[in-house]
Amino acid sequence: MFIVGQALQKASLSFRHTQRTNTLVKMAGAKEDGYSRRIMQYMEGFMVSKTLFTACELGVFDYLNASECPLSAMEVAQGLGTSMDGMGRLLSACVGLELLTTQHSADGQVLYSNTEMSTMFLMKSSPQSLYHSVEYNSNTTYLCWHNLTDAVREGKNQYEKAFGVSSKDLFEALYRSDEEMVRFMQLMNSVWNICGKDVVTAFDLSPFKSIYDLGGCSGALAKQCVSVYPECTVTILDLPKVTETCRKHFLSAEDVRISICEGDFFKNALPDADLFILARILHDWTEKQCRLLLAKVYQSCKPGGGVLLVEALLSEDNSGPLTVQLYSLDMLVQTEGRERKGSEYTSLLTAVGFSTIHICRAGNIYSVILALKG
Ligand code: SAM
Ligand code: ASE
Repeated sequence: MFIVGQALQKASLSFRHTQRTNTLVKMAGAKEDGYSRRIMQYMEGFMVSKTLFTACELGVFDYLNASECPLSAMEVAQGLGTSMDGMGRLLSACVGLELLTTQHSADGQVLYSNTEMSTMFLMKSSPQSLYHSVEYNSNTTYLCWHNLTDAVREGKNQYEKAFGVSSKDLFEALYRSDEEMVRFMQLMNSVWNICGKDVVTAFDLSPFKSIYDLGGCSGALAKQCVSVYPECTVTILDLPKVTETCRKHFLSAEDVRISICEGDFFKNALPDADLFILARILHDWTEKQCRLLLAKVYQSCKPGGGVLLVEALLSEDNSGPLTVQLYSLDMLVQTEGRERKGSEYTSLLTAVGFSTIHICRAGNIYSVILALKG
């Protein structure tokens, strides 16, 4: 009995052992499946981007929206002048991405229409439209990223290889044609329609009456400022070609408390102001250029005045957020700068004399840093 019992016990132990080993193997298998699935996802990420780019560029979302009723792939293909087969596959991939939704007609045809997501963010005319961001990413950013390996090897932006522009001046390369400049301005404009209000309300800016937005571009942030703070005036300072386009295409007669000043923030003296805004400026430039610009800002700042930095911040241990880690690579392929940590901006600010420094991580991707001149 005893022996049999032992044998049974042994057998059951070995059974349990086998079971456990199997479970471990299975778990390891599941984990490895997870790994390989993620690598595949990363690898194929560009297919998602390109599907989005192409659907926007062909005008799929605008065409579906202009139609009274859902449309078949054939109708969309005919309307936009594409192959029926290609359009069918593109629309189907958009359904997978939840950019489109389908229903069946009485005669069994598949009919497509926009989802809430594409209606809000991908139609050209929507107030929160990201259409121009998509367009810029498709026509410019994607081509620079094509040379990411070279950018990492050389440590510099890729305009020369991607577009054949040899200018040493960053914004001469960026604005290599008027059309390209307008597209860049539209890109810059679009994000503040979505999260500009959070940026200007991160701190109470009501004590600051005269505000200069250095590199204020299309004026999107200036508009947010005057709408939240009824007593302030905002002056957009930017390069002459930009201010001209801003006046013509982005500002209207209603924007009475916004004025425009053309100039070069590196070469010209800065006007005096209560508050300087530098939104997505410092991330374009090297440490040395940042220190130079911030020193000028400090000089022109009235006592009690300050500077407001708006940037995407890396965490202090550099561990994230992934979006900002990727933006830093984006700055490598497209600018002379990088994304930085809060402490790196704080060091730059204290080095030129700013004292009280507050950081507000405003929920979304952009953080706001307010530094005061004591
Ligand atoms: N602040 C805007 C925003 O966040 O949407 C635009 C940021 S964009 C990355 C940089 C801006 O700085 C562009 O509008 C560009 O024309 C302007 N800029 C670049 N170099 C400049 C200079 N030397 N003087 C004045 N503006 C400049
Ligand atoms: C810059 C930002 C960009 C300078 C050049 C640039 C972008 C593309 N080229 O300051 C876009 C950066 N990212 C987002 C989300 O807008």
